[in-house]
Amino acid sequence: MGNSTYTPTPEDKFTFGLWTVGNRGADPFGAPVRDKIPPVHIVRLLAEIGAYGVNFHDDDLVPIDSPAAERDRIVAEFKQTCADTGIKVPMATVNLFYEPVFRDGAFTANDSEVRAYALQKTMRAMNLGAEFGAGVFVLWGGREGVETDACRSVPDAIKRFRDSLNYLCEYNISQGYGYKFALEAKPNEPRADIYFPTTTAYLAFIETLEHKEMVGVNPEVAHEQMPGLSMMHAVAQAWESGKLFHIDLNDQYPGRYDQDLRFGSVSVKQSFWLVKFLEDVEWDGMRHFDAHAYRTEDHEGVKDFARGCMRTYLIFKEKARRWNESAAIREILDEIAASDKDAIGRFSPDSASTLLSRTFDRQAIAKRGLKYEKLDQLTMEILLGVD
Ligand code: GLT
Ligand code: MN
Ligand code: MN
Repeated sequence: MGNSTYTPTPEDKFTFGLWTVGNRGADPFGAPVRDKIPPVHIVRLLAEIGAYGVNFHDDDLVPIDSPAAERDRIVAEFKQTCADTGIKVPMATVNLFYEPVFRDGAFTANDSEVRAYALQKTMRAMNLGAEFGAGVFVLWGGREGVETDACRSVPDAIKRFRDSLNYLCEYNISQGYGYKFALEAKPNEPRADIYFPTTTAYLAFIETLEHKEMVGVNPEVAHEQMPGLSMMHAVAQAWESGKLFHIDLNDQYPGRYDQDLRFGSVSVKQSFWLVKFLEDVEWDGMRHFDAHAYRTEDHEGVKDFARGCMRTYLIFKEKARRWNESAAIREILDEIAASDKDAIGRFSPDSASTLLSRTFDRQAIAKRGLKYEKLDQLTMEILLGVD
């Protein structure tokens, strides 16, 4: 692992959540296996391994029932450590899933008192993030869902979620925070069904908001791959509609629980296409890792995990450069481009009648081999390191 080309620097814009490197390895069947790492130690660890920033939920940084003086002490100490190490806080979020009060959801809960508390908790988390200059506010509605559809109508849930988002956008404006909200989808877990199960479901919902320009998405690899979807396609659609505000990089075996594995550790080819997409479009956001170390790891293993996420990203970035510079690949791409010669253009009665009377030799068109096998093999050889 000695190649310095793959050594991360803050310019690479790699970020981690406090909850990622701080993950203690608990799962539904087992107790924590690692000691709690105090937030300021996590900041130092991230600086040591070459990350750019750290992100947090309100409760990750300030334990939920902290008295005001304790909150201020924690915030001041964290700020000082960020300043000392140069670690930034580009994103903040709110925990609306852990506390029992959210067992029936937060913004979509049937009890209006729960919905009001969820809004209050979110506004306070926005205040906290703003103290650190965070520009993106992620909302993952982990409890916004059901085990039984007997309890609530889906349109009611959607309407409540919309009302909350509209409220928070107004709060953002009134405080002059300038946050961009990034909605994070997940199909299930911890609820049997979570509303807005995919990134693309959120993209449709955002269009119905009063301040839709303020709201985008935070796609996560694991959450798209759980139901077997393509993360890169979700990211590309979000980017194409100007809605890619943040990204959660990790990995996942399809069809299983949310694994949050080290980036690139399972889906080599899909991860490559994802990195290639982000780099080709020169996406200017953070490369955030929402993953955690295996339960087998100690503190050193956590560093191995975090370094591995970044190193793999940089390796894929280098592979993408090789792909773009490959003469053999270029030749096939030129042939693909040459087959795209005359666009139909916009509708007009004239163009429609021309098109209606045009003759197509569909057998001849379908005879030409498209060379995608060769193109994919060339891709694989780059990935496998023989080219
Ligand atoms: C939680 C979840 C993640 C979200 C985090 C932000 S919290 O760890 O599993 O996918 O991105 O709320
Ligand atoms: Mn996530
Ligand atoms: Mn996840």
